[in-house]
Amino acid sequence: MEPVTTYEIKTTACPHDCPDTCALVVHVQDGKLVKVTGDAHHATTRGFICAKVRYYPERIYGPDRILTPLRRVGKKGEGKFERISWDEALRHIADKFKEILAVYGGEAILPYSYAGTEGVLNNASMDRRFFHKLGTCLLARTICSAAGKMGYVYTTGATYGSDPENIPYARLIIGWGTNSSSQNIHILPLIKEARAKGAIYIHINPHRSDVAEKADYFLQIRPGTDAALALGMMHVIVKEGLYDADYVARFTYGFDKLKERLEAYPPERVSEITGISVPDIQNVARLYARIKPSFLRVGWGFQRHSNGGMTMRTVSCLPGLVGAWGQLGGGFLYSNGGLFPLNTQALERPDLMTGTPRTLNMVELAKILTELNNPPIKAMYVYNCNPAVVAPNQNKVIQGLLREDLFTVVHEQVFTDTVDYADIVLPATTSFEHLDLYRSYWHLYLQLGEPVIPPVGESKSNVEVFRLLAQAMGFEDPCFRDTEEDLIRQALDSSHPFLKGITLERLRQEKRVRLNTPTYPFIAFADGKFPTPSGKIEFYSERMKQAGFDPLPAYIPETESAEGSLELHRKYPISLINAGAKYFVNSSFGNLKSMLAKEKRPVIELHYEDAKARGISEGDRVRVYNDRGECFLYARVGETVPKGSAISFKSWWNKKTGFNGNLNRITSHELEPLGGGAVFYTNLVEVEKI
Ligand SMILES: Nc1nc2c(c(=O)[nH]1)N[C@H]1C(S)=C(S)[C@@H](COP(=O)(O)OP(=O)(O)OC[C@H]3O[C@@H](n4cnc5c(=O)[nH]c(N)nc54)[C@H](O)[C@@H]3O)O[C@H]1N2
Ligand SMILES: Nc1nc2c(c(=O)[nH]1)N[C@H]1C(S)=C(S)[C@@H](COP(=O)(O)OP(=O)(O)OC[C@H]3O[C@@H](n4cnc5c(=O)[nH]c(N)nc54)[C@H](O)[C@@H]3O)O[C@H]1N2
Ligand SMILES: [Mo]
Repeated sequence: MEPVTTYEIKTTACPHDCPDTCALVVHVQDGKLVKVTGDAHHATTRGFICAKVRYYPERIYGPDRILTPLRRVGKKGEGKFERISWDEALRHIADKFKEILAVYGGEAILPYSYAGTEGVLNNASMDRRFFHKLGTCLLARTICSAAGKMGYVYTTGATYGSDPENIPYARLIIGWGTNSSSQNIHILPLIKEARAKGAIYIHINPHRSDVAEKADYFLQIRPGTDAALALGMMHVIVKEGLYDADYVARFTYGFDKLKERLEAYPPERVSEITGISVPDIQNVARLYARIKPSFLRVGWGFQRHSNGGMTMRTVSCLPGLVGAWGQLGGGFLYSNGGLFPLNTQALERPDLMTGTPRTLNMVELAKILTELNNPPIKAMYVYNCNPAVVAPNQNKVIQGLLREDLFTVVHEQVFTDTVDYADIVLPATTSFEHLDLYRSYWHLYLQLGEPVIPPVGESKSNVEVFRLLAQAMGFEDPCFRDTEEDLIRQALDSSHPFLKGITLERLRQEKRVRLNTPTYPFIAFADGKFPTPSGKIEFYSERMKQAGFDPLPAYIPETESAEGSLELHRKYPISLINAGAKYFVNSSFGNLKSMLAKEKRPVIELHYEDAKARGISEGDRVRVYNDRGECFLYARVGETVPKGSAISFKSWWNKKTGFNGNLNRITSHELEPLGGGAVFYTNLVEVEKI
């Protein structure tokens, strides 16, 4: 055995696209990461982390790690490559880009990225500068949360809500469209603390999960009908005079018009739409109105339906009606991403653009690669993203990625499904190997992640690669020479009081610093002022009217539903929703042997009556299909979903399942109308035993 020469314990932050953004403690032996744990001193991490990140050494040093730049030698999709040097790779990319620029212009080049890392620098800084200067298409990064974000903005004007550290003070908590035992596990101790003091927990979800089982009330709602439930709850609250009349008069706009709208949503009708009983609708409405403070935690689930933006718009009216805002322990939280006033203009430098290039919506990749003209996309540069797995309508996405005339660069840490379609592959560092700054879209702490191990193989960070590419293109603007430290200073350069006194030096010393909020926990909208045009919560929205939408909260049946299209529903009667897999974060970790062993196999949970009607039993292999394609899953049969619905877990790699086990073979690339978001969960399918 080699003698141990060094053993260090360091701290960093988790980079993954997950609300919790944990504070990590890492153990490094002889320059190698050997153990990752959660920091006990962080207010929300509280000393524990998920299984996925505990297994990080397997991700960093595993056989799938990309170690050098590569050039394709086989056919597209085969994943056969030869090793090349960084110089060759950069030169090749620059030459190709120059060629395309000369013939087709910058709009023939598509940057394609999402949130592989949430690190502020490696997520959006030097990359944006580079593409702005190059004059490429802009990308609308809508694949996750855009629908909900827009819906919430129409109601409150804001891109943030309540501080989760309020939760222990709440007396009533609702988890609506959340999958918190897999996706936001650090909310569980906060809820537990509140419940130990007597708080009630209500869970609203089509899926009977372990969290649903433990709730005081579980409303098993039919997918895509949440807006009807919210309207029904508001109907009861208003009819029974339970609303906060003083709060409504002072801080909301359009109550009278809302009242008229609510006439159409008596509990009996809402019960028919949602599948929830009349007494349950009444009880939950009464509890929500009477018990204060109440904390409504909304997840990303219901906004992934075709009516998702309007549903968020509608559900987010509830706290205004009962005056839940502005209290310790109260309010509403979807995402807190907008609470960090970092100087993104300085980081991304939109001023480097000449003119306004076209913006393409990332959800429509299938269409962009196969149908777009004037100019067509001739090059795609993928980083922080695994589109061959995560983008909807995968058969068409793959058809696009297979195009011989498409030059594809993929900068990745591991050999994903997308890498197989690359012409040039670049090896990326992990967050443990580069410097970055982390915010969270849930808690209120900024964290510094300094490299804790050296880069593995020849890998380089996104910031470094775009600096080098700028050089290779001959870009001379000084901003392309900025170091990571320069970028962090620029990000923090803001006059916003939340950032007062937060400097790189302080972050280096303390590693994690809470935003300077006026109170702890932060009470959002304590003064009753909302950043909408009226300055109030808008039950009625002139802006929505101008944009061509219903100005009032509304229930719009899903496009793919019996009410949306009876014909389609006859052909494909099962409504298939998804949730994140417990042991992956989207597709990240989907290659690790240990995580695959825990996750076992890609399943679809069916209602026993639907299964019986199709001769399907527990454990059967099934074909799930519609006009877009098919995927192959294993059946679980029971009562975890309402009849006529099914659930499956997202982002299995096709090559690791050995067959098409990925749900995006059958999802649609249609856009949700309010925010242009993805509609992964509006998906009618048929299921058959094979
Ligand atoms: N383990 C793990 N953690 C993750 C991720 C992961 O893949 N795995 N992904 C990360 C990312 S990118 C995100 S955006 C977040 C997402 O975190 P979540 O908010 O948990 O989002 P989803 O996984 O989309 O699903 C949420 C829940 O919505 C429910 N749902 C689906 N349709 C409806 C509906 O119509 N109405 C209601 N009321 N509920 C519905 C599903 O049953 C599921 O329980 O999690 C992050 N964290
Ligand atoms: N069917 C279905 N599809 C879905 C969803 C769903 O619910 N159902 N959910 C959607 C949601 S919520 C989201 S957010 C998207 C997520 O989609 P993506 O953002 O693509 O997320 P990941 O699948 O985790 O892929 C991120 C990739 O980035 C790489 N990466 C990580 N750090 C770095 C880095 O520093 N540099 C570079 N160059 N690469 C890095 C990782 O190795 C990983 O392969 O998927 C969506 N797709
Ligand atoms: Mo997401």
